[in-house]
Amino acid sequence: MSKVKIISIGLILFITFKATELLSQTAPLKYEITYSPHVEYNSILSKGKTFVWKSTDIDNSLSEEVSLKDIFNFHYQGELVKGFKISTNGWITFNTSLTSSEPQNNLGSPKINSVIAPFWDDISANSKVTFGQYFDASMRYMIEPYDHDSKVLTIEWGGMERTADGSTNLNFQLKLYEKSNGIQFLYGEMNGYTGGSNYIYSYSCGMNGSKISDVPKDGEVLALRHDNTSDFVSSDASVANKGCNSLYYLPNCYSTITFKPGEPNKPYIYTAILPGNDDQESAFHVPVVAAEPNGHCGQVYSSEGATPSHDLKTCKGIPDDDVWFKFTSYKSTIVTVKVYGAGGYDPVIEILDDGWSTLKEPACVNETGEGMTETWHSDKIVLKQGYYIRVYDARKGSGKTGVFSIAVFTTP
Ligand SMILES: [Ca+2]
Ligand SMILES: [Ca+2]
Ligand SMILES: [Ca+2]
Ligand SMILES: [Ca+2]
Repeated sequence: MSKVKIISIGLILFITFKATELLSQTAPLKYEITYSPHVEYNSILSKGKTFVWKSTDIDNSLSEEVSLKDIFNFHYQGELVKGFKISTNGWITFNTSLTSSEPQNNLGSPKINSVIAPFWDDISANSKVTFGQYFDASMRYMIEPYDHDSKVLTIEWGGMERTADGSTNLNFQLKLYEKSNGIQFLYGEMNGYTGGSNYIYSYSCGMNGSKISDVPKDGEVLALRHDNTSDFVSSDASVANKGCNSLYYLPNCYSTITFKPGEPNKPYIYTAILPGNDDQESAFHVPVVAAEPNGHCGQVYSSEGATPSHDLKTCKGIPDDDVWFKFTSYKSTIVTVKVYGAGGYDPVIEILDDGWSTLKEPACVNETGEGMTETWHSDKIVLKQGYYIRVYDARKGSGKTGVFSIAVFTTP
């Protein structure tokens, strides 16, 4: 064989190899990402299609594949998606050869890949419905027309529970849009704690590609770094329950994150949001409702970053992170104030009158510990008079999370 021939064959092989390599390279994950605190949430749990499950484990199961061939035209990483599977742990995958529902959230894991995860943590299907209905009452999907020539696929996790805590109620959706190949996370009621157990979430939110390096590169992983923002990064997301895989402040109820294919996300400049009710003067108004609410939507707060209020040391504990609320009762003199600690938060309640003096009757409550509920009750409330509620974590600082929710209600 002549030298020229050998070089030509070598060249052809090289070009073929390069072309194959290029073809097998998937596009990086590149989206313009937007967070919005307000979205309408319409459940599809009653009308959506059910999944097929071989397992009966409502805590950790992966469904059988839903084929999208010829019915839904969606591209992920530049490739047409053929089908997907749903996990009870808050994610889907386009890698339909996967068999694990992986409760250990890790967006940088090369094994659990081609994942889109609105809320990946160890959660479970609804255990409170009729026997045997657990999966169908919790996870459904639906393809609907979106505009005149494209469709939207909605996948819902509804009435989901934190594993082993049936008092929790988590509702969220993933939407995939044909034509634009856009992705959207939507959150409905996200009642992740009820002040009855000391559990700290460590969830992940985001997506990953078909190939993930040991140290994820840009475009292989998009992991939310700061809860309830559009701050998605590829770094610090490859160890379970660490960094971006350990978010604890849950997605806000009725919020949404949208991913529009195109330019990579602009670097997010994070500035810590300090509580707006750090001072008495800026106390947040809490409505007085007729009964104890079932959930805490709109009433979840944090005292993280709050500072001590001048010279007020009337109750026990360390009020170095106190935040302020205010209520006025117009109809009933009987009022209950409850503060529900999220995991890692040990609330203290102090009630003051509108002259900012601590009440004469017992005004301080700190009967329970981390993750629990404190309750203050009075049947001598003066109608139409403002009362202040001071809340802080009993220990130095704001505990492990700073997170709690509050309710004020009358007793008939
Ligand atoms: Ca689980
Ligand atoms: Ca303060
Ligand atoms: Ca306490
Ligand atoms: Ca404190």
